Amino acid sequence: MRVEGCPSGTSENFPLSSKAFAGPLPCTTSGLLATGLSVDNNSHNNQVRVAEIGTATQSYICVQAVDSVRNNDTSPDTLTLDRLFLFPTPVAVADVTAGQIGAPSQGSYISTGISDNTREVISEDQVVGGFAPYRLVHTWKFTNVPGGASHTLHYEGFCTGTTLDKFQFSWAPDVGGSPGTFTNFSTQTAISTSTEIAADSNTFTTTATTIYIRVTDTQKSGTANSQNTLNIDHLALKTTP
Ligand SMILES: [Ca+2]
Ligand SMILES: [Ca+2]
Ligand SMILES: [Ca+2]
Ligand SMILES: [Ca+2]
Repeated sequence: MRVEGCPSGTSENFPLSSKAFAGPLPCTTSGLLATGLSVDNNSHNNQVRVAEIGTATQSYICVQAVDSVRNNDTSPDTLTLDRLFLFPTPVAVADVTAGQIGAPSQGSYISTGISDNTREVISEDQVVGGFAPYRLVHTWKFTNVPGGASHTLHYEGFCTGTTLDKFQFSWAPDVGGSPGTFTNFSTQTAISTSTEIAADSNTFTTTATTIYIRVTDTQKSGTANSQNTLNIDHLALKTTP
């Protein structure tokens, strides 16, 4: 959820709470949970504040703002809202099967939808030829990516193996139903530890609404003979409107 607005003065804040409900409208005001968002700085009327309100499991979401000073308040304040909106963070809708190296041994793209320690597990495969190294290429498809100024990839996971390789993420727009040219994220946008990390990529821009995310082992020196296993808990695309 994102909000852009301001209170009229400095004495009163307007914290926002929300809840999902099945309908019908109107929303009752019981069971609302704090979002962590508050419209509370009258000097920053163009500041966009962002909070994650979780996975929508029901059809409606209602949002409530309540003034913070309610007792003996004799001076009226004004809440000015410029924008208040929910923005989806798409998750993968498919594992791409063509041109991949290493197949999921546990889970699937579905396991990457939320951060719950249920993971898609993919082991490197030994490829034929040369030094017959262990390699991994895996691609996920995302659809209904909202248009916006830029996107980031949120990723959470870890890798295991005797000698750890580095698994680097890249992205590509859809071109005629298949991935176009992949562009690497920054070299920090990678998984290379046996401790689970959760991080965001650098931003990227595209007008595509179908996007592919790929992870590839980088064949770190000395890792050719070490079969690594990649464990992905969560992948999501976050858009800056
Ligand atoms: Ca008040
Ligand atoms: Ca986790
Ligand atoms: Ca490798
Ligand atoms: Ca998960």
